[in-house]
Amino acid sequence: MSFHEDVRRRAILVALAPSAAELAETEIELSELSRLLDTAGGECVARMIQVRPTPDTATCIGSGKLEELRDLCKSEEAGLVVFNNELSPSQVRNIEDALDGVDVIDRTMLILDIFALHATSGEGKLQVELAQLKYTASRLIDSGVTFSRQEGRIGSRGPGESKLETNRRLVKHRAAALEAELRELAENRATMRAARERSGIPRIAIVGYTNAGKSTLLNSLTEAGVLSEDKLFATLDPTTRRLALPDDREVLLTDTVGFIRRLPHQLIRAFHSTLEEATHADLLLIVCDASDPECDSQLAVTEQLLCDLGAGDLPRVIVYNKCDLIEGFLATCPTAEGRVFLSARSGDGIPCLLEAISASLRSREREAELLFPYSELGAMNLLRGSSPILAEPDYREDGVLVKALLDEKNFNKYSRFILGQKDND
Ligand SMILES: Nc1nc2c(ncn2[C@@H]2O[C@H](COP(=O)(O)OP(=O)(O)OP(=O)(O)O)[C@@H](O)[C@H]2O)c(=O)[nH]1
Ligand SMILES: [Mg+2]
Repeated sequence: MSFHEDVRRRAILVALAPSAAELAETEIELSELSRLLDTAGGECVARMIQVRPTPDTATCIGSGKLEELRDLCKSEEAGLVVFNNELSPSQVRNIEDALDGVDVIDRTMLILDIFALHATSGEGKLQVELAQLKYTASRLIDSGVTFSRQEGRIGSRGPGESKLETNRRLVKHRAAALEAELRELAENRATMRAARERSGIPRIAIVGYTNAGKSTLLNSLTEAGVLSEDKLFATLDPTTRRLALPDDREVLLTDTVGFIRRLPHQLIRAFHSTLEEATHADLLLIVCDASDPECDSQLAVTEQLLCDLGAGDLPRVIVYNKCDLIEGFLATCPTAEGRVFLSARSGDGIPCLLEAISASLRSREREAELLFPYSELGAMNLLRGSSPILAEPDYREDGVLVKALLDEKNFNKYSRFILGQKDND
């Protein structure tokens, strides 16, 4: 059954709130879970929250609640229950036993399902399979269930592949083979990245919470034609495009996989080389959905994940997107430092973003005069493609004199041609 199939699985969402004070927060998490379910092709028909300081070791929710859940599944004709909390294999088994015939999954499994549905590239598929093996497969083997998930519909796990798939030793071998293949792809990625770095062109990564509008922004800036959808995790593979800024310089823009709170760490590990694209940038565009009441907390999650990936200190511009949905939004250039308000969909505010990018790059550049001997015109052309040139080149007897703004990378790269420099304030 495919993701676009008309019949949507009727599902009930269940969450624990550690205390009554945390009910509102839990409601928000359930709304996000409901969007995840929708993206995976399911339909939320009911929600259930139990206030409980700690999960029941056997069944997560208490026995009374479990009975209530069984009745609710019957009356709502639900075939799937999704828990917001992470479940152990034995909890899955116990709850399934109590609910007779209803599939039970947790939030991590649901996210893994979405990644499986959305993976298109070879690398994406390998990454998803590895993450699934690391989470779902090992858990289900522990609970003695046979399953097939990569192609299956959400929450179903059978009849599936041959029994061999359930063999722990084979799973281990498969994981090792996937890891080896992924290592090779990661090396290719590193080689490509090194080539981009040698070109001296500034690299900009578009990062942010899932569904914030990263791909739409890349498209609106470069006509990249990247799929943008009102679905979570529409993008799994990084796409890089060139963009010419108004000051005539070129930059490389990369669209990346979105973040979410509690991103399963199996996925972070499996997608490390993809996520790493962000950490090698000269500038981050952190995109958020300004029209979402959860905008601030989504930004905080993004910041935390960037820190975890080692990209916490990179220069950034924060892009408050979807401003067309905010009443009274004016497409002026607000001067709030490092923040731009825009609509990637309508294009309002895009010129401000281009200016902010230029300004951020310029703030880390120094003005320098360089003299290229006539035997080194190749190097001069390379520089002209990657740094802003401040005056027409002067063709002198001893070579071509160029006045340019150099960032640290190009400053080191072209140091042997530099005649004089001036600090840029
Ligand atoms: N109203 C409005 N909608 C927008 C804007 N930008 C993006 N969207 C919509 O938001 C949804 C998500 O956009 P994407 O560009 O796919 O978001 P993304 O950040 O790439 O999402 P993932 O790849 O899933 O992480 C789509 O339905 C877009 O049409 C905007 O400026 N205004
Ligand atoms: Mg995207």
